[in-house]
Amino acid sequence: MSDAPTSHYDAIVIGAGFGGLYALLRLRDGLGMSVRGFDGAGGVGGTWWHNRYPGARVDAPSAPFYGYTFSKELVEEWDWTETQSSSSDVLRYLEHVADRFDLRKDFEFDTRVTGARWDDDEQRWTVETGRGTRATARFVVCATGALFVANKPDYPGIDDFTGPIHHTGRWPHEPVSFEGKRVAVIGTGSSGVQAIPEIAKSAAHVTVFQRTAQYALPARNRPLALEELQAYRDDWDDLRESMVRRGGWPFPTTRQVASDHTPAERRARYEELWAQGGIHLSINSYVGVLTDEELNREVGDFVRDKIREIVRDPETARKLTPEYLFGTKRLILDNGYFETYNRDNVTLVDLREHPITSFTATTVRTERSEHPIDMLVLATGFDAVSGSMLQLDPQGVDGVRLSDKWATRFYTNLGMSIAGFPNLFMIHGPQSPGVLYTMPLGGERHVAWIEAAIRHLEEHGFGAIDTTEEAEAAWDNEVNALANRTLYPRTNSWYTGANIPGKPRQFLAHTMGSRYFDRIDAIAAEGFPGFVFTPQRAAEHPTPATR
Ligand code: N01
Repeated sequence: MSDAPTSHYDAIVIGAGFGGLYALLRLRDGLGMSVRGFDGAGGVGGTWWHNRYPGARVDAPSAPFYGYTFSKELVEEWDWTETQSSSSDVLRYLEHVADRFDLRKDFEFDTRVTGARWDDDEQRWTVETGRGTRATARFVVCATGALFVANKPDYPGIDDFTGPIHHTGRWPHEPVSFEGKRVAVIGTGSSGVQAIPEIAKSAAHVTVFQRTAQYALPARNRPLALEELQAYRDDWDDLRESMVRRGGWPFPTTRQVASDHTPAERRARYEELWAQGGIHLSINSYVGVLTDEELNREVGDFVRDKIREIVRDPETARKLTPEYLFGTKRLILDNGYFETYNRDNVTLVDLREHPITSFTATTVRTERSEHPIDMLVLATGFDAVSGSMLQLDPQGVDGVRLSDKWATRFYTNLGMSIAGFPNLFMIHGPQSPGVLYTMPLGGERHVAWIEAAIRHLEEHGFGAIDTTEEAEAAWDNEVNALANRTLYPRTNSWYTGANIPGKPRQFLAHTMGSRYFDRIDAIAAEGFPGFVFTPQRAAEHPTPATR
């Protein structure tokens, strides 16, 4: 720790992605607080700062719904150009937001928060940064990202490989050329499925190492005509209301019951939704795709048939055909993924049949074969949802570390608050809808709740808000019970923590987004039952650095 003086603020926001930018805006302009934001990245963007791999796009129906909804002017003035926004478009949008609302001046970039400690007497947090600086604040908002901590496999010899290694979630900012290169890609989740077709366009050869065959639905990305965008704008108030009422998207989900249709009629419907593209096959085919195993298998069979239709080599098609329950890993929207395997310069290695045994300076070896490569792309995902909070590892009341509290299970109340960590709020924390909801809108609604909690505290002269272990246990039961009504927990995925060796196994998201957000709004309106408020202790707080 340097001798640099400690700066004092009312609130600290960690992370400059969608959630963090909006938190800073509301705490600063809505509550009139002095707020400091920190991000280890060199600029705004959060996940979009880091995920710049070729083909990176929003993996959901996007423009204009994957964006902020709080400002109609913003909706009016930003021209989204494609139906499935690219990572560079989303990043440009966030840079525009940061400028428009003058947010950059209150962020310190290239400054990772390395620790945070609560002082119960002072009712303040002290955070330390990787630059050796220190700051205190009454409140800390952790907008640290649900998909931030990269999962890097530790295959024997991987560090001996002498060529470049790029993780999709930490993609370099300088251009990466695949021209004439033999590229190995490990991982076929959303990132791999998006990147592989793009890499194959210019690489000499791409060898894909697949552990689990995946469902991917055609994104049918296309330019978004200005007239179409204008129609959304004209209808914006109603659309936003629909997003709030439904699961974060304005699209109605189907009420059709599968048994009302014959198998042939159902097949025709699947065909129609496949042609339409996006997530419609999942949300608009029939009620219960993610709860009714028989229906789920039928939809899965339909996609399996599609894969066999698209991929010409039957052996490759067999390896690419997923077996797990449809939609129970994150559904992927692709742009020509399965078609890519018809190219001469793409080979698929099924790791279930031929696991990787080691790397050398220039090759990757499986039990059966050795592949000379010039570049390694790791599309191996993240220590999702809990990883970024554990990397921060704050110390709460009595110095208890979050890593100890969460050693065997991730307990939270509402996915926003952790007992023993007063005045600390998470955006998209474990057990909130997070990735199962529209993240920008979900972040706005979390920030609204945090703002209401802080207002409540100020109005009543309280110094701290905490939650209880009883409230956490009840929340855990609820989140678990909801997940168990679905087929999700039946599949190993990053939703369940199964992708990280040794990680506690628990379903990490609240599965009912709109019900969840109605509930947290009601909790705020009712005076925050399940939360404990402590009177202000410190006679006088240090003067904030800026106001
Ligand atoms: O990561 P993943 P991702 N050896 O965990 C495999 C979001 N996202 O970066 O399935 C070999 O889904 C692993 O295999 P398996 C989106 O929500 C958003 O692709 O565990 N393979 C899997 O195939 C998404 O769901 C956008 O058996 C290994 C792959 O690597 C989430 O990010 C865009 C391995 C990892 O897939 C994560 O997607 C892209 C090993 N040791 C992604 N370890 C947006 O638009 C892992 N794998 C916002």
